[in-house]
Amino acid sequence: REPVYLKDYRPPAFLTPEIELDFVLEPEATLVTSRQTFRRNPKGEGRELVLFGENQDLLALTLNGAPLPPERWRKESDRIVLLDPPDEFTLEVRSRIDPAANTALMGLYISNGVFCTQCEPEGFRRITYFQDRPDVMARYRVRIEADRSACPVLLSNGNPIDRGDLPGGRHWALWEDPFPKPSYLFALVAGDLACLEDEFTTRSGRKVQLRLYSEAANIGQCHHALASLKKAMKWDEDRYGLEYDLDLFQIVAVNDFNFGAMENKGLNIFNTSATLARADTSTDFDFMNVERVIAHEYFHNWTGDRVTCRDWFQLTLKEGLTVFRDQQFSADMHSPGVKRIGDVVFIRDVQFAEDAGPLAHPIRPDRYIEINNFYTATVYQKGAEVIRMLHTLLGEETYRKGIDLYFQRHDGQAVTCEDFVQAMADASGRDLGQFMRWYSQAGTPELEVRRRFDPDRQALTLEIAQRTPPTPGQEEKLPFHIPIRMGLIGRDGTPRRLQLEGENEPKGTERVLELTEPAQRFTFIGLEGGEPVPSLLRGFSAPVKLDAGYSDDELAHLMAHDTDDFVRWDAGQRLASNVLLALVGDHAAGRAPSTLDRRLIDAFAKSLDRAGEDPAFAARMLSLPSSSYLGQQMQVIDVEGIRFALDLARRELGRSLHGAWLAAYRANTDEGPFSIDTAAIARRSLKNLALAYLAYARDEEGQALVRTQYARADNMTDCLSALRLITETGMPESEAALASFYEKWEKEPLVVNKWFSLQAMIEDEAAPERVEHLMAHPAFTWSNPNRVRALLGSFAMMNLVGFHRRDGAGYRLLTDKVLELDRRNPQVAARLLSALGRWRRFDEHRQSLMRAELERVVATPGLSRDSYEIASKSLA
Ligand code: B3K
Ligand code: ZN
Repeated sequence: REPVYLKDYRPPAFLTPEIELDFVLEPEATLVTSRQTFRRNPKGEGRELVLFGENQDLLALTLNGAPLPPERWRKESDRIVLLDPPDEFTLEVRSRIDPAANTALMGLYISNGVFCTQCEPEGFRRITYFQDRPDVMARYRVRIEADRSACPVLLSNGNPIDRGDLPGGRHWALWEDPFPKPSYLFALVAGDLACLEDEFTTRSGRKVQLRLYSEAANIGQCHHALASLKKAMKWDEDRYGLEYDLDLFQIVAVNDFNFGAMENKGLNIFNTSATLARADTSTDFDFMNVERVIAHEYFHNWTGDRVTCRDWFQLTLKEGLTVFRDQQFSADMHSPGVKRIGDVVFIRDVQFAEDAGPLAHPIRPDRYIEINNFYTATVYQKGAEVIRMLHTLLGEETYRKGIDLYFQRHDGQAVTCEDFVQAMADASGRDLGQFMRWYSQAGTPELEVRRRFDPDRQALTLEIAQRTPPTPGQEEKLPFHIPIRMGLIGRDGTPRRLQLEGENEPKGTERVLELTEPAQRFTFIGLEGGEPVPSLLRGFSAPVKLDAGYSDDELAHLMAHDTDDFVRWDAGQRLASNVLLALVGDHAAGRAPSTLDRRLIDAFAKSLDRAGEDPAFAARMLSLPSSSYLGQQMQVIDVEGIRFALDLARRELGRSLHGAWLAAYRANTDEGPFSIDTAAIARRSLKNLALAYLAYARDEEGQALVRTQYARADNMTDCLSALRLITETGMPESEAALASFYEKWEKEPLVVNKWFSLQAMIEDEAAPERVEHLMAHPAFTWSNPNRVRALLGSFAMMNLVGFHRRDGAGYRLLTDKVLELDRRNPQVAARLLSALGRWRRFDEHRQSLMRAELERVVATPGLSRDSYEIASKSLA
């Protein structure tokens, strides 16, 4: 359980230019033969060659065709070490693995009868002995042999070369990938799969075969994924000039998968939850999510596969960049403002919380015990924010030059984050030295803005100070390089032209200020017409917390007049937070008001008035801040207080704006056939939000609407929205509705997940018992990560009141189950465990209960590295 350190990186002692793999597939005893060529790496050091291997019986080992004498190698629990091998040689390793017993879902395993693999980050070592590090890139040739009727489809990376039949009902296929790749991108699939086929012609006129595989029963739900793939391929050509590079691109959807999907070269493997979409079974969120994940994995072909990571510390090199690319893609496909707000909500709810807790780490961590624990919101989403800041600092055109230079220099290589930023620096001629601190310092910077307006000089001075709170292992922080995109909104609601002191003339109405010092002053002059309201951090131009000391009037002004969707929305969120936090305070002081601050009601009324302009944006404006975001703004997270405040606000907003909600509901109800286009999604989002407020008002009319929508819905978005309101507001038909829903959908696993998740999220005192009871339901299984996350994950992460019940029943339940799961699937277990990590933010009583559970975890014999790292760091 010793950590691995970034500073200990050494180039590999040997290169492995070629590998041939031979699989004889049997569920319980698969034979794997690998033939690897080795060549001493001129840049490497040391005489030993370490090959990692786990969960396999080593049957034979030959070097240049002869068995290895015992004095030339030694075997340890997770590796073999070759002592002073020759400078060039071929090694053959034969081993036996048991895919059917592989419950960790790393390496080769079986999902619903389909053989499939997951190798990132270190799963390849569960298939054969290999150096298994991303800077060792080899050309792969893969032969797969299997039973013809159980596995008619045999797939691997690259191009199909040959295939044939064998006696005894068996057959084989040979695949070759012309691109050298790290082992984490290896993939194999074998099973009885249906296929959807299409074609894409690249802009240089090459035809690419597209094949999407799934179990036959699901193939009707794969059309949206395939259409999304074509959009992504086109977009990457248009926006980044990047073309696909093989003649075949394959995607396979499997049920049991630890993550969303995986970008294996030419053979992406997907969780069904990120592939299948059909109106009656999937929500609008699911449709958008499939499009996003399909695009994300496709974009990895260049940012990840063609140029990969030197080591796992560099994970954000491919993930941050690829998330940024998928965000740009979704923005281009739909509404940029609404997309951005959604991304910001995620950053604030999840990443800011991570940054403020015991598991805080920089986007490039400098140590880990288990790398699987670092596929986090910080590495992914904050990593994307860092790329976005480069984009903001350099501008689109120069950013593109930087990207081009990056590919020109590093195509086919395994590189570091420095290499990426260096390309940006060289393309722009800018010094990005200080900017690199975003890669090494954790924590969320806090910006404080002081304003001084001098009416005589018609000058506004902004003094902006930055400070980043300490995070584990990093007490002192150096100032960051922070882009602040901004404008000034005049009292008349129009944008002012911007002229900084020392400049001869104004330059436009928007610019990017660069904060590099602990505190800096910016003075804008020539401001006729009185003191403007600064619109700061437009588009959330940096992942920071900003306090500009706005008055309620100024917030209302920004909400009404700013040109930037993010700032308008954020002004509304600030107003709502102020009101809600005051309610929490009242509740704690024993004064429980029964009415809601008029300011919030008025602001909502105005947004509702304008809802027709942009229904999707309106739905964002009219959503209250989450309990996670509210909790982050308190010294001690007040579980009951947050619940009280949100309940009161929802109910009162529902009651006082009843007529307007009803009008919005009606105006956004589409008659006619279901459509999944952006405008239709937008209308549904506003309609269902209106329905929610009508239901929160708990009057007859609202409940009748909910009932009717549930009975008549022809799509899952409407159906699930209504069902959620029925259960959440405790309508009398709750039990019956849940039962009928299950009966209707029991054959659709992804819908059954929604059913579990919905019940796990009902925020009442009975939640722990309900969740425990659901674990005994015949449809519950520990072997499917989606199902575990739907029930236990939703409960631990999204049910504030239930999970944090005062007697600790929620904590106990989670811990009991995580310990059980840890033996089967450590990755999924460790992720669930992080729900206990924020214990220090709760009251003393809850603190001690949560801490006790974490201590119980750490003391458990045989605990995985994954869970050990999360629990021990949480306690530290
Ligand atoms: N690269 C994979 C993640 C693999 C997760 C391993 N624990 C999916 C993605 O980010 O595209
Ligand atoms: Zn990714």
